[in-house]
Amino acid sequence: MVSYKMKVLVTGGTGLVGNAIRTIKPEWTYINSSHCDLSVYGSFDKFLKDLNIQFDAVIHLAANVGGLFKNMNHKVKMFEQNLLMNMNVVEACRRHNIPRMICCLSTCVFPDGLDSDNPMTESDLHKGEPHDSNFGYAYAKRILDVHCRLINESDPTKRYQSIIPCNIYGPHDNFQDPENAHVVPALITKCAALKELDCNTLNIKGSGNPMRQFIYSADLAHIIVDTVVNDLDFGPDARLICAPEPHVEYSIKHVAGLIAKQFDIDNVVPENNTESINDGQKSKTCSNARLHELFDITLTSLEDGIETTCNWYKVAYLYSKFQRS
Ligand code: GFB
Repeated sequence: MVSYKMKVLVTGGTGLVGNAIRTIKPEWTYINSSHCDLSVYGSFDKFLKDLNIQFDAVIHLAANVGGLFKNMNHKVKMFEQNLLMNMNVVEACRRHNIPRMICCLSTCVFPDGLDSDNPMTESDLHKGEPHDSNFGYAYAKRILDVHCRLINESDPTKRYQSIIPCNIYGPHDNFQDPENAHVVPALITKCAALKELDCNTLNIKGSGNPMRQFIYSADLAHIIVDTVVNDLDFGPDARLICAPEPHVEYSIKHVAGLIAKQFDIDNVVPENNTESINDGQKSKTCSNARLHELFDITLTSLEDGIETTCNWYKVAYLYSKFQRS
């Protein structure tokens, strides 16, 4: 246990996971793109120089992220921007001799269709191409894994590790741009608009059949904070999948039903009856065995997490409207 007050910097500090960490560790340093444009080479190196604080750890959450449709429609940009941002941050951390880093990948980075019988583990990361829908984003994130491990190999005083979360959701998600958002914030925003129109049917993209594991942002924040505060070691491959058990996986139609219920909408209708390109990956089922080896944690159920997120959304986005009417 580290006694003195750790100095920790969080990039992407005002996003979904950044905000969740802030509720646990308000004293840490949180930055976003208004502080430093991480896609400009050398910007983060200069930022650290100007700040002149010797951080003990950097939690690198900043990324150009989006849901299936953003990834499918902007593959080159997702590849180039994330590659630039990650190179900037990891290289500057190495130059400034910051001993610890937590980087954030995603289960969409894993190979697609590896072995449907067995959930994927941390060691499967490079065993095949990712799904075509997020080819650009996935390879930029894989290079982040490679960069961390090269630095760990070259300098034993450093431990740069990656968390690999499944689909994350919670308060402070991307509710401003539903077209490019992930499924949960996209459907919450959609339901709120339908409610305004007194419509009782939620149409969802794709067939509704794809299966996904989900993790609530506050749970992921606790895993990250505990890793930094207790200086946890994920092991030689420096990776940790953050997800519920493989069988705790839901169809998109089921998730849409949970969200619709929070807005008293009874019907959920997929746009396609059969599989389509709008489905993205069929599934990306991962094992959380290592998570349970390192943490004694009970993850929030999807039902409870969706309810809390919808209540947060209603207060954050709709309350002002209610007051006016
Ligand atoms: O969350 P999502 O965009 O990401 O989509 P992925 C999940 C599923 O929800 C897909 C369906 O099968 C979509 O067809 N879906 C239905 C919708 N209606 C909607 C909608 O209105 N908006 C969205 N977005 N989906 C992402 C990767 O894949 O997972 C990212 O592309 C990242 O890089 C993220 O890794 C965690 O799970 O398909």
